[in-house]
Amino acid sequence: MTESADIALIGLAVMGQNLILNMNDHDFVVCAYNRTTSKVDDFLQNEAKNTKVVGAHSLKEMVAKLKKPRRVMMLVKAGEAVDNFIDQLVPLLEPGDIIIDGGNSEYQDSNRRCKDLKEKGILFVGSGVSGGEEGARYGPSLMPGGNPDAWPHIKNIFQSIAAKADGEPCCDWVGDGGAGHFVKMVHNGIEYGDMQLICEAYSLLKDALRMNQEEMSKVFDDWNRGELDSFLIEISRNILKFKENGDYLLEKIRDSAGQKGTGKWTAIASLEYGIPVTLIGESVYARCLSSLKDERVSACKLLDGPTSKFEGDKEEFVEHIRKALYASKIVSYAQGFMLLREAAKVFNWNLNYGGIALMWRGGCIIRSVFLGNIKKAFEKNPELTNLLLDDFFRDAIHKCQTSWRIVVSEAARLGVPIPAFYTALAFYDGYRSSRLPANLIQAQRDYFGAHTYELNDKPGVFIHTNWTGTGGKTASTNYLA
Ligand code: 2AM
Repeated sequence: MTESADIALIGLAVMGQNLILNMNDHDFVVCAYNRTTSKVDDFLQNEAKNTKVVGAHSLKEMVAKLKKPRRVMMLVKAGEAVDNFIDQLVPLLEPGDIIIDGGNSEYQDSNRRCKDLKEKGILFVGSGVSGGEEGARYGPSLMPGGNPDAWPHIKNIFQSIAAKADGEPCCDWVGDGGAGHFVKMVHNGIEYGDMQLICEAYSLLKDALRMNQEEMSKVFDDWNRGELDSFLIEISRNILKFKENGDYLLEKIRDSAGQKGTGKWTAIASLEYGIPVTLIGESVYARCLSSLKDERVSACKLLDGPTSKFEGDKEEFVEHIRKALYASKIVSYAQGFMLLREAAKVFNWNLNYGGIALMWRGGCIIRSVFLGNIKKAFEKNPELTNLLLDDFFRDAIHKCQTSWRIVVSEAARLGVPIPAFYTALAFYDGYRSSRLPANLIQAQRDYFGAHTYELNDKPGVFIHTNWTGTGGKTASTNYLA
């Protein structure tokens, strides 16, 4: 048997098949394998007919067909299936061989797998793959992380098949361990945020301004020509225009949003590491609230809102919405990058933030012109602590903030729910405050629980006050072992 294949790919669902065909287009020889081996034959006889793709009916046969160091990529269901394949592969591989997990794995699993395999001499890579079926076939965004020794051996394949933005591949090494899957998770969280912001803008156009779908589609079309130019605005424009049997389809779709969990994971990580990624959190909650459809239908008959109507200049307000959306989006990305920065500290990852923006610039669902600006901000200053502090984004927010405040207050006045716009503005106002009311929180905590507090002029020194004269002088920390 000849060792002729450049890489093996396990998992012949649509994503796996399309990645193989993409690799084949770029002149790599791929060996295809699947648990249900009949799918290998189906694939070779149909989609992969007349290509250089080869197949295998066992992992042993697959491994024997690979050039060394062997590269094995999995695109299988996250969780147990990944661990099972790793267990089966390890005895067939040699030190220096590479296992890549391209599925939607949790980053903690990738941290663990990377460490366990390193002990066995196998180089593990956990890679985010984004862009759906189309992306996998013609150029996904790829976010590989794991054992850095693997990168020189997979770089050429990965960067060849990845999407290109401004001539550069949307793929670079992310960092150690589970960094690739962490960055993919945050990408998905940001995707939730972008989608929610667009939905809130749609809600304002529809419920505050009473625009029809043709008018709204035109607004999105205009927006897509400027700062908001992005895949999600573009498809929203198309969705608004879409008719089936002469009727708009969008109005007929039940307003109960689904989710598969990656937005939730991002929100959980934000709580875990204490970073206020509020916009993604609100976006997850907004989906949760939407899915309480029956409860909302009952509540709507009992709970009143304001009866006020919009009375201003419609065209002017559309521009206010555009600016409010842009400012909120800047906050969302600033929060996402804050989470990445904190995770990098926790896990000792050396993340390249400009590189991450470039990976998201093309190929994936959140691709946009805006990500090009983020890349530039981090290129200018790789140590930038927060996107909001970059000149470009600071100026953009300054230009948008009057509109942002008008939109948020008008929505409150009219009773149109726009939680992501609200939370973005509240975050902005909190982040730019040198003094927040947390002094009162500290006082309350010390009052009822003797949790101690610091004085402004003595940070680091924790003291307790006997607020009532009966509480005693002992701070709660004194009880801790
Ligand atoms: P299958 O075709 O044999 O079901 C997406 O579901 C991919 O993951 C498919 O290639 C599927 O293989 C594979 N997969 C799902 N669960 C699996 C498991 N427990 N073990 C191995 N492969 C699995």
